[in-house]
Amino acid sequence: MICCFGSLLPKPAPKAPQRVRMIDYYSTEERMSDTIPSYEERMKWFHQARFGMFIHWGLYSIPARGEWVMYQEQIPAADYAHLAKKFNPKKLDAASWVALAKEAGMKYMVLTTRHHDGFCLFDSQVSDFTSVKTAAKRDIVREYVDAARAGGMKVGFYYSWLDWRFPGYFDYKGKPESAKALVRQAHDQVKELMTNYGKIDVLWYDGHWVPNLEKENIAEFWGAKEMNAMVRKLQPHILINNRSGLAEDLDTPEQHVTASAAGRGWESCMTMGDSCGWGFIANNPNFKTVPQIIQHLVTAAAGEGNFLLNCGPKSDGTIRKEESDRLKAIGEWMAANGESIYGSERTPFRAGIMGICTAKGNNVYLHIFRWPIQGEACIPNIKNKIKKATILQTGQNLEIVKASNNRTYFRGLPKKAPHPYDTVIKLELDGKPEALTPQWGYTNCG
Ligand code: FHN
Repeated sequence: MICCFGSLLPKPAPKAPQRVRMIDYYSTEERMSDTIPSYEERMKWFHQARFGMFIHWGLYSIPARGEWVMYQEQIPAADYAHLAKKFNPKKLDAASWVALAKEAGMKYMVLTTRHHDGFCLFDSQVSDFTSVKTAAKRDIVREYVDAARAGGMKVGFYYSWLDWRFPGYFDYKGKPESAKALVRQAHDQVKELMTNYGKIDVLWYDGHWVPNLEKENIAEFWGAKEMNAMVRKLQPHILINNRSGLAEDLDTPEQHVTASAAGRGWESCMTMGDSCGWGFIANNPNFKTVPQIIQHLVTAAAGEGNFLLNCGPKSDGTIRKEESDRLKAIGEWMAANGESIYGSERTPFRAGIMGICTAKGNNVYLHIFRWPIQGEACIPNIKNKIKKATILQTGQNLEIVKASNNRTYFRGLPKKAPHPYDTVIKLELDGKPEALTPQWGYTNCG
């Protein structure tokens, strides 16, 4: 018989999540700097930039089976560490990375300063597992920062909280000292990165998840609040992503393009290869096509978000042809159409199967991925007066024809699309884009 009295007894108060503090060494004056610019001010360059280069590079480029190889093959840290003796990238030229990013139309870069395997590409004083103290004998982060700045690029650092070399990461209850040492490493190394490399524009945290720890405890476990206060004190202009257990400045949809609510910064990050890995993978047969990548970039821009496209350099430091060719092709398109991406805003207009619209001020950009065969393109429910309609790439003027049911047609399209992947029609309006309510609307559908 099931006792039913239990339902009459006062319910025990829900168990407060167990506080899991791993760091207490901040002095009380470690506080938010009072000179931090507003969110809108800090986000200005990011909204203008729209397009950046992600770089995943480290020891894992030697086995060339992706950046998770140490974990996936359960390689003991001592065995994995031997890779550092072989990591001596003679062909590394950070300026060539920057040149390729610029050619692609990218405006910022984010480099893995340390990934989950624990190997630092920077001169950390709290670790011997660095590119300065092993075979390479180079501060690769320094070379990256100097080249990026010389190339006019904004500088981002990726940093992984977790480090598989610490047993306490996998068992923080059973090995608390190791877990505390891991958290301490993170705080010390981020302080090094925020102190020793000049003005940093983006701090791209990753690896914040902890086995057997509730999501709501993650920020507390890592001491994220104190860490981010320290970061902002050292780098008042910086943008911090949402991977410290706290929302901070940027959402980071990964391998998909999903817009955040208006007013919230976001950035979709994506590999050029299929989603199996971000570090170099030899003989990977699957790469996204250039039209697919351009559509992801445009979709992000249409949602007032950024697109961080990844490269995984080979162990010699060079970027593989499958990635460099794609970047160059995207750059050709951006050279003629970047106006429709940089500083883009959302629009209320829908372009149906043809493509998607971005906006900027009083201009709307119709991105046509699928070229119509009847020489005309239609956008319904434009409330504004359209002063001019031109093909951005060629400057060709188009005829503007109003039709019933709030339809507007743009006629005179050439038979062959000026660009095979995305031809942009620029609409110059009499004001900020405004839409009419559709004559037929899908609302409150089951
Ligand atoms: O585990 C990492 C992965 O290796 C890669 O760095 C991506 C890129 O954002 N982030 C994590 C997976 O979500």
